[in-house]
Amino acid sequence: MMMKNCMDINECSLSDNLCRNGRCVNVIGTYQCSCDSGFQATPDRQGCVDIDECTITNGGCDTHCSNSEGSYECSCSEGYALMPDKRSCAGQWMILLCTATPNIDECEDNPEICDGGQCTNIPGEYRCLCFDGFMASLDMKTCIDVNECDLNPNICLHGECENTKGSFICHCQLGYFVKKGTTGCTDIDECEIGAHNCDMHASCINVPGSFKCKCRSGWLGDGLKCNDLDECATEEHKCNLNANCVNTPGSYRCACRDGFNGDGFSCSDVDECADNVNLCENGQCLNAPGGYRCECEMGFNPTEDSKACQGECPGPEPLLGLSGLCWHLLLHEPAPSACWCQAPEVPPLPLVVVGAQPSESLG
Ligand SMILES: [Ca+2]
Ligand SMILES: [Ca+2]
Ligand SMILES: [Ca+2]
Ligand SMILES: [Ca+2]
Repeated sequence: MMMKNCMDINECSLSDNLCRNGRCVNVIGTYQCSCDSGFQATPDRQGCVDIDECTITNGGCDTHCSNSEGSYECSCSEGYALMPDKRSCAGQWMILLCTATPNIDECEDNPEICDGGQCTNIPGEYRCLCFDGFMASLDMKTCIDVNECDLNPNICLHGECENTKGSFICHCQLGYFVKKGTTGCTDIDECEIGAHNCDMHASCINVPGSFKCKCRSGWLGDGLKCNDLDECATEEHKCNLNANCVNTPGSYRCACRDGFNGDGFSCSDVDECADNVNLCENGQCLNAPGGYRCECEMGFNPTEDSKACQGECPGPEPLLGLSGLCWHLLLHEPAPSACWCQAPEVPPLPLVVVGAQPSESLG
C-alpha cells in the first residue's frame, strides 16, 4: 500500500468545546484531555467525568458523604458537628474537651465584643455576662442596653427620664433632687439645708417640691417678712386688769401697777396700812385697791392725794402760850391762810394771824 503524506490536525485549536472540566492537549493524530481536580478522563481520554469520591472509602467522611459535580461534602448526624478537617464529626461535649481543636479567643481578639458585659471564652465560641443596665441577647453574644424609661415610665417620680447606655438619668423638677442611693427624684428639704428665705422670726415648713414660711407666734406677716404683733394695742394680751402692758419684739410684758404686787398676769393689792403703821399720822389709814387714804382726825385735813394728814393750823401751844380751838381763815394775798384760835378760859377772844404780816390783826 502506498503511504500518503499526511499532516496532523490540531483539534484543540479547532473547537473550544472539547475537554469540558479539563484542558485539551493536542497529540499526533488526535487529542487528549487533562482533567481538572475532581474529574477523571474517560477511557478514550477525550472527555472528563466527575469522580464520585463517596464511592472511595466514603470520601474520608466520618458519617455522611454527598457527591457533587467536581467535588463532594461530608456532613454529620444531628447533634454532631463537622470538625475543621471537614471530615470528622464530634458531639458538643467532645468539642469542649478536644484540646486538639484550634480555639479562637473572641474575647481577646475583640475586647469590645460584649460591650456592656463580661466576655467569657469557651471552645469554639464565647458568651457575654451582661452588667446591670444591660441584658443579654438571645444567643448571649451581645449585651443590649435596657431602656429603663420605657420599662418604668414613673421611674423618676418627679422628673424626666433620659435613657443612657447602661443606665438612665433623671432630670428632676424644681424642688427635687436625686438622693444618693435612690433611683427617682426626692423632695429637697429646704428647711433642713437652709435653702429658704423665710424671715428670721418665721418657721420653715418643708412640703413636697417646695417649702412654706409661717411667722412665729407674736409676729405678723406672710412668713417671708414678719413684723412684731403689738399685743398691747390689739388687746391680745393676758395682763391683769391692774397691770400695764409693755410691748416687746415678738412678745409683751405685764407689770403690776403701783400699789399692786404680782407677775403682771395676776396682781394683788398691797395693804400699805399693814405694811407701814406710820402712815397717816394724826389720822386713820384705810387700805384701798391700789393704794390707801388717810381719814384725818379733827383739826387735820388730808393732803391733796389723801396720803397724809396735815394740821389745819399749827398746834395752839406754840402760839403765844395759848390753847384752845383754831379755825381756818381765808385771807387775801400775800397771806394765804390764817388760823383763828380761841382760848376758852381767857375772854375776850384773841386773834392770831399766822403767815400774814406780824402786826396785822383782825377784829
Ligand atoms: Ca439604659
Ligand atoms: Ca421641699
Ligand atoms: Ca409684741
Ligand atoms: Ca392698798
